Amino acid sequence: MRVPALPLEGDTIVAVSTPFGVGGIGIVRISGPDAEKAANHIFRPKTPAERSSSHRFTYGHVLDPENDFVVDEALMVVMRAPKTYTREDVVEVHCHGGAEPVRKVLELIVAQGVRLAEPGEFTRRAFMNGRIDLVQAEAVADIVEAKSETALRFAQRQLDGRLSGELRAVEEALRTLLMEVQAWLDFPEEDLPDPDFSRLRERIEVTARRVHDLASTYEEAHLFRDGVSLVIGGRPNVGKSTLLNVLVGKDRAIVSPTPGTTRDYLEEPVVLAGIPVCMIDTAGLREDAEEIEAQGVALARRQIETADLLLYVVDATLLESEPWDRMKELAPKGRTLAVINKVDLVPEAGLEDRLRSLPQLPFVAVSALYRSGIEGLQEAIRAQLTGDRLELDSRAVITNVRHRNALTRCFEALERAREQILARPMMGDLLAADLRYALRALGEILGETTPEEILNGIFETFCIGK
Ligand SMILES: Nc1nc2c(ncn2[C@@H]2O[C@H](COP(=O)(O)OP(=O)(O)OP(=O)(O)O)[C@@H](O)[C@H]2O)c(=O)[nH]1
Ligand SMILES: [Mg+2]
Repeated sequence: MRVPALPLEGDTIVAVSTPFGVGGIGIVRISGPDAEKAANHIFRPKTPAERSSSHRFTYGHVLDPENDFVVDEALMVVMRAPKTYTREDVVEVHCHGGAEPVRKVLELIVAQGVRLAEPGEFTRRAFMNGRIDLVQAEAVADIVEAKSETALRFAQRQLDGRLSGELRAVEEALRTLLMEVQAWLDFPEEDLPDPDFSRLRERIEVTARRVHDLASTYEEAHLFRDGVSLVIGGRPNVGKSTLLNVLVGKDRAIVSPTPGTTRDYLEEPVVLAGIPVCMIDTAGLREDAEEIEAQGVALARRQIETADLLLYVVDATLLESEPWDRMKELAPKGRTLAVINKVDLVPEAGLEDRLRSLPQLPFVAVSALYRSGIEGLQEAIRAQLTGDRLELDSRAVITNVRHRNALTRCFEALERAREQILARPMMGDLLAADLRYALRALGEILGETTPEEILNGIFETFCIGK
């Protein structure tokens, strides 16, 4: 693996790596050349040893070296470089997880001249020291923040190097192509035979397709990482709040037979078919609402505009009076699913026919009150969101918009390279430049050629101690 050409800081850093507050244990992590020395200053093992062995816990006490007072009972683990998270010497002190013991341990280590770590600095060191690439470093943040099991699985696949491996294979193919083109350009006098251009174009096409296929996994896969907003909208009293309660599995919203019950919108997180969803219930849409309700209607419209998916709820007993034209103006195109609710109130006979006469729109018939048809609705939601486009089961997937954008740039450069081969006269220099540009885009994803400010932006979003 190429080690990114960035200066190594080399000083010793410390941070609390467990969440702030009360917990079973609290972990203070130290990394750098003085990690062991600083920790030994404040820790007294129960059974003193010459030198504690690496990667093994030692039981003992944290002491304030100023006065020898016992701060806490603790475990210490020394992990000597290079087989550590950062590839530097790392020490962890595991004390009791109260705010005060953790703060005190941190303070004692800082008093040894150790610097407080920046957010993400441990992971950044792992990256700078070549233990993981940038894609894997980002996977660490995704694992910590995973909002669903599928999100976790995708992040894990990214951390284990599957995505990096795929990117490197493409990189390798491009590098070979570039070398051949470059040799031909650099030594025209050597009577090298011209490259086989149609073969060259084919290889570029194959690589471009590979890049394109990888980039297109984003569309679906990112939903699992980033989550979606699902807005429940419709006219007053059609059963929107009842439906929200059914879908989130608890009585979250007030339900009543009075139209205009929901005024403000309300949000509730839920995982639907593996996708983290922010479910939003809104005020019923009507023109003649009085002032407060009218504000609610305005808020609802705004939510509907930005929804990833709108569940437009319709009362089955009022199908004929539904203002479909107005609804179509409002609903986001291609992102609307009609939910025909209260089907328990209409005779089954003839319902099919009446539903078939609806305007062209995917729909599902349910009774939110009796919870019938809900599984079908969940399945329809999943199909709408993912479009059943791809089989994402074990392949490398893209969930990060930064990766998607760089892959798109790579693909576009390869398209230009392909066109260049077809151009008459063909400009070899431009062909080489496009291939180089495509390579650089891949290098940016892996962290080999990523500008410093982008790296800063990535690691700043990490939590302290990670
Ligand atoms: N029979 C029947 N009644 C339902 C069904 N779903 C909801 N209701 C009833 O319809 C009434 C209105 O339900 P809500 O969930 O408050 O409707 P809403 O769309 O949120 O109404 P607003 O907030 O006023 O816009 C309540 O009395 C519900 O019990 C259903 O599937 N069948
Ligand atoms: Mg409501």
